[in-house]
Amino acid sequence: MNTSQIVVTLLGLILITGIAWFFWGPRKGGFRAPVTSRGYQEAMVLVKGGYTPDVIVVEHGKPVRLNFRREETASCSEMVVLSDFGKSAMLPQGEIVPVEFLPEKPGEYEFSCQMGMLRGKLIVE
Ligand SMILES: [Cu+2]
Repeated sequence: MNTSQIVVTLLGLILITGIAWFFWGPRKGGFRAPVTSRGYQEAMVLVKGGYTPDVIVVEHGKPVRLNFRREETASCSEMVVLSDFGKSAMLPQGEIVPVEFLPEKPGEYEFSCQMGMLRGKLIVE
């Protein structure tokens, strides 16, 4: 191999590694819900082909309010289910629907549409 072939091969490897990391690498962070004046840890969640943000970080022992706003007509997302907290809500298009609960124990909890196709995660610290 000459120098340019080596360079191209290396660049290719770097690119492949980068793509693999992007799709399968660990996802850090997530949106940390700030405490509002009403004493809730609040986050807006956009529902459109998925949940944005799809990872929400809160502290345990403090009430949480997730304000879901659905901006699509696809029936898939018309309901959100937080099974670990015994909560679910219909999400009419364009309306802000608050869902409140108290996360008592640290851990990771999923929320999803009723068929489990759209998923989000709540990290309770
Ligand atoms: Cu669905």
